[in-house]
Amino acid sequence: MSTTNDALAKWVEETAALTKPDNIVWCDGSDEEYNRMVDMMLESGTLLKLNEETHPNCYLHRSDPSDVARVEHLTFVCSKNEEDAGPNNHWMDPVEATKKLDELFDGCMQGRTMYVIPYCMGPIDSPLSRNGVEITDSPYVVANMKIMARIGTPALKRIEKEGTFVKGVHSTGDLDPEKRFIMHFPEELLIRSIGSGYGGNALLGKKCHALRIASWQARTEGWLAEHMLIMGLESPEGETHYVACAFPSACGKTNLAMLIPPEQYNGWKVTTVGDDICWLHLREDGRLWAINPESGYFGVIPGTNEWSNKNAYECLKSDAIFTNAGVTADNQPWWEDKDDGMEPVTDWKGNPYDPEVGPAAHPNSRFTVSAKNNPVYSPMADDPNGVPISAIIFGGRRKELAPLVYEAKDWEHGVLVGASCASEMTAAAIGGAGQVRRDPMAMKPFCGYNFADYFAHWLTFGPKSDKLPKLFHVNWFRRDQDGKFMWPGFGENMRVLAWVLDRVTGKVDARETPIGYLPNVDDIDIEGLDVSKETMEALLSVNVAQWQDEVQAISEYLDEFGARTPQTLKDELAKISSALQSKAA
Ligand code: SAT
Ligand code: MN
Repeated sequence: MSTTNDALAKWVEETAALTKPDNIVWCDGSDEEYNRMVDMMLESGTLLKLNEETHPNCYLHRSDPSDVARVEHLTFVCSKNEEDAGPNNHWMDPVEATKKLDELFDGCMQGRTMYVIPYCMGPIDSPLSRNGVEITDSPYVVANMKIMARIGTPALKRIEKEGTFVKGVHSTGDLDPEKRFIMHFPEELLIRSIGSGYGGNALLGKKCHALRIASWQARTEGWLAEHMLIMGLESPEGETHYVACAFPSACGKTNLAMLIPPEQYNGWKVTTVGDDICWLHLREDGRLWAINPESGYFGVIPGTNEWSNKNAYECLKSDAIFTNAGVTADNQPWWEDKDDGMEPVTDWKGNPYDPEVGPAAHPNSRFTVSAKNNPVYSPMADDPNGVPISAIIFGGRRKELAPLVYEAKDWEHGVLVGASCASEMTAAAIGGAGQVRRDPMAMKPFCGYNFADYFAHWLTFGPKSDKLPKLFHVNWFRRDQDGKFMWPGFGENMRVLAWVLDRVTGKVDARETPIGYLPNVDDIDIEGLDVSKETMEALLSVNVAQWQDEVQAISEYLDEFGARTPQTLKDELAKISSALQSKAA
């Protein structure tokens, strides 16, 4: 196979000349091809077959122990002008980066096959979708890309028709962390990644294209590429609203997107459009319409069980690739809090399991599975028009300060709420776990350009429409003095979403506070929960002194972006500050 697109043919040729593979395979995206990759990896030991009876077509991959998460310190945005990458990104001069990468890529595919994977992010027939081609020397990447994106012949046809595509070159290199780089050249719509086989570093359609490059593209083209789940909420009366939620990696996007409502919400139907990435376009009707550019889930395994996320748990019973899970004596995948009464015998490194040594599954162990495996998959995920968004919810993991839920006063205030999000870091990236850091719109590791310009871009939508989604902030992760979670989370989050929808449809009042509109305590239904009214009051209170400190910290954060910081955000912050001041007085 080859292509009629000259630019693509030439780039593949040039890449082969540099990387010197033994042969080149153009991927057609067929099931046979997937099976061929699997067989090859079973033979080489890259994949292990799991129990066919309990987990048909499921495989385990054990990565190099040094290669288990994203590497933010080795991820660069190489725009021509350093200011355009902003203080939120690591930057390298594109000429220097190219020289460095040319040396590392030189001959890196010797003895290997080079795969060319045409892909389409988003429904193949959607004008909102975008094309890409990933070149890789990893059959694991080919197999995972087949699950995560629309790859192969239909994507190639689209590229040949449209002529445009994002280029991504990936090689696992020799997995030496010293020679690992994930580099983005937004002006050239180019990604070059070497030295890692891990999801976010190697499946280039995902974070590298659909967020870092796409966010840059979106800014020039007038749309938004965001780190958000998309879910549908259908009421017993048959009215469906779609909401998009931005939470950092490993903060529960997959769980929320597949939520099973508690008993008193019987009759409500939740469907998943996406669990990680959302592309938003303002349409003629004045609403923001969203597509999920992906077609699969790359989710965190530990903690997934029948109670926490039954739908994900069901997804994992067949046709899934597990990366860095433990294994039971009868060869079933196992992880911490699986709660199935089984015991692991082997840990994620392939050693005999010993709880003294460490967990059975790596804290950032992952599953890859087709979205179609999800019992509550929304057919709207394939709709070329996408879905209209009624509410956008920002959030993070915060032990204290941020209430369970609040609503922004208007779009401008909501952009500040999103821009000032902070969250405790997780195992999804190497380093820093547990530390609180600013993670605006959950995009800190993924915005391909200067955050100040990104905030300004968000602000441009405000004056364009009066039908934009309402903006909210949630925090499922508040703890009491004993360190215990105050809110049960998981399916019970439906209770908070119900309030959000009541606000969207104007069915419920709220309390105005300096930080936004908060629920009246009785307006969040806690029937059947082991949560006291006092706890709810604490979860829905605004601690003025703590918020004054927070405003100071947000102000310092915004100042990091210097003159590029939009004045509108500073004005919004000043309003909060003076409202807090009058409360304190
Ligand atoms: O970066 S990944 O997409 O591999 C997972 C995550 O951190 O969200
Ligand atoms: Mn993510």
